[in-house]
Amino acid sequence: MNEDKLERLAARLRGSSRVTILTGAGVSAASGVPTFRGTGGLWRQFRAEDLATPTAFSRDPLLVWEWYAWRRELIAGCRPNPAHEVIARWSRTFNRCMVVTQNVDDLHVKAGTANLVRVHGSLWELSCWVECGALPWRDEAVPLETLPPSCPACGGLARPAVVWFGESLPQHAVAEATEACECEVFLTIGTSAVVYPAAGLVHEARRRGAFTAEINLEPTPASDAVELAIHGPADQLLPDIAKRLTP
Ligand code: BJW
Ligand code: ZN
Repeated sequence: MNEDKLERLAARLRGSSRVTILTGAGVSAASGVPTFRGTGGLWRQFRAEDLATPTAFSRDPLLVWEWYAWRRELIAGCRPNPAHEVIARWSRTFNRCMVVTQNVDDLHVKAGTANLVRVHGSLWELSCWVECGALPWRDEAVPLETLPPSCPACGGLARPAVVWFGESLPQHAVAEATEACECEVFLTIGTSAVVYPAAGLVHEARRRGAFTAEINLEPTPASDAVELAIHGPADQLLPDIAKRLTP
C-alpha cells in the first residue's frame, strides 16, 4: 500500500521547486537519539514538568543540567542517518527547500543541511539565565567543565539554549518557519505533531495551498489533516523516495 503512496509523493516532488520539511525526534531515532513520546521516549522515564520548564530550572538548576549533560553525552556519539542525509541533499537540490526542525541534537547541521530553521534551539548552545545581554554561545565540551555552567559575561548561571514548555520560540525562527509554509509540498516527518506552535505549521501550509504529506512510524493528529500519510521508518522511506526522484 505504501508503494502507491511513495510513488504519489515522488511524483509531487518531481514537479515542485518549493519544498518545506518539518522534522521531529523520529528523524533522529535511527541515529540512537531517544524520542520524547512513545515506547522508550524520554517522557516515559522523566516528567517534562520536572526538567523542561523554566520553573523546573529555577527550582533545581543542577538537576536539570545533569539531565542535559547526560543527553549531550549520549548524542555526542550519534551520527546522522540516511533520513538526515536525504533531507540534506534535498535542501541543496530543490530550487527552494526549507528545513524546519524541532530537534535540538544538531544532526541536521552535521549532515550539511542548508536553509535550516531550528525552532527549539540546540543542546550544544548555552545562554545566560539572568539575561545579562550576552548572546548565546556554543559549547560542545562533553563532559561540560563545570555543572551547572556559568555565563562567561556576567558569571551568573547559564542554561541550555533550548525552548522549554511555556517559553516563546525565537521570533526569527517562527517568522522563517511561517514563511516556509508558502510552498508547493510540505512534508512533516518523525514528529508526534502535538507540540505547538510547530504542530500548527502543517495546517498553515495546507491553508496556503501546499500539498501536505506525513512520514511517521505511526498515525498522529496530523494524519487526518494531510493529503498523504505514509507510515514507516523515515530512515528507510526517504532513501526510497529519493531513489524514485533520480532518473
Ligand atoms: C518515527 C521514527 C522513525 C519514531 N521514523 N518516525 C494546550 C493546547 C495547545 C498548546 C498548549 C497547550 N498547553 C500548553 C501548550 C503550549 C505547549 C504545547 O504545545 N504543549 C502540548 C504538549 C500540549 N507549547 C509550548 O509551550 C511552546 N511554547 C509556546 O507555545 O509559546 C507560546 C506561549 C508562551 C508563554 C505562555 C503560553 C504560550 C514551547 C514548546 C517547547 C517544546 N520543547 C521540547 C523540549 C526541547 C528541549 C529539549 O530537548 O530538552 O521540544 S518538548 C519536546 O517535544 C521537544 C520536541 O522538539 C517536541 C516535539 O517532539 P517531537 O519531535 O514530535 O518528538 P516525539 O517524541 O513527540 O515524536 C516522535 C515521533 O516520531 C513519534 O510519533 C514516533 O512514532 C515517530 N518515530 N521513530 C519515523 N524511525
Ligand atoms: Zn550573563
